[in-house]
Amino acid sequence: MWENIVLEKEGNIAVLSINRPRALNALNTKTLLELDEALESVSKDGEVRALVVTGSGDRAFVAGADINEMKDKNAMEGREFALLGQRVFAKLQDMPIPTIAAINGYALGGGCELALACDMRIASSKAKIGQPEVTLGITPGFAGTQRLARTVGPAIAKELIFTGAQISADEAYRIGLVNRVVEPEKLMEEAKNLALKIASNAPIAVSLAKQAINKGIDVDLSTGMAYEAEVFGLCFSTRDQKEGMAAFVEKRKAEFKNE
Ligand code: CO8
Repeated sequence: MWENIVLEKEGNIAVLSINRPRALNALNTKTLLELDEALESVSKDGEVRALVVTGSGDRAFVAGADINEMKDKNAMEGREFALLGQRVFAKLQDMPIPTIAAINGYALGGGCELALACDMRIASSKAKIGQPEVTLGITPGFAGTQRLARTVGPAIAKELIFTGAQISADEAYRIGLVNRVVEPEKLMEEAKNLALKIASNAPIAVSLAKQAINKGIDVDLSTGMAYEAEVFGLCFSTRDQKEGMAAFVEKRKAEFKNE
């Protein structure tokens, strides 16, 4: 269906791979447009409750935006390219289900930005992560200046972006850029297990909790808390809230139906 994206469903989780291994999964326009379509199809699929995003092959998650495609762009075309990537990554961030980046190798530039648009990040111990844009004469353009600073704080984000340094998975863990580091052969199992654990919980509650956290990052505390009270109230209009609490009282496992 797509040339540069592979989407596989496994029960109620899905795995999306950026699939240009010969270019270390670099993001060109075609790949971004295909990613947009693939995310749309996952969002509309009522069965998928968590998504793992990774890179094909054993070398790279994504080694950045495609430098061959970018090298001759003028200012207007550069801006258009940044806006395309930002729009697609915003769609990823706003997915109604939780998303997990399984960082299997290089996550540089647009690759780091792709991982940052996911809700959680698990890195292989072999991963190398960084924002090398200034070494190429550009700034990050797929929201790296914004999401990296919000994730690790402005001082660490500035050091990473100003130096263009590639950091190890352990260093990424130390600064809070990734949730955990695992051996390469365990990466997909770990990411899928996390996805399955999330998928076993009440999907509407998980989705609303995600929305509340994302909204809260961009607003003041009292606005965020007001939003939390709204989504908390909404949960009580779901069948899954009745089921979850009935199962607790009856000392049995809840059977959530996403209703
Ligand atoms: N774009 C295009 N092709 C790439 C990219 C890339 N980002 N990264 C790797 N490739 C290609 C190489 O050209 C090479 O192709 P070929 O075999 O045809 O020569 C193939 O992948 C393998 O790469 P290498 O031979 O270089 O492999 P090495 O093991 O020697 O090195 C590295 C691996 C260190 C990852 C190296 O490939 C590298 O430094 N890549 C570029 C990393 C980078 O700078 N990424 C940031 C790009 S800029 C960006 O992402 C900005 C995002 C926002 C854009 C805003 C819009 C304007």
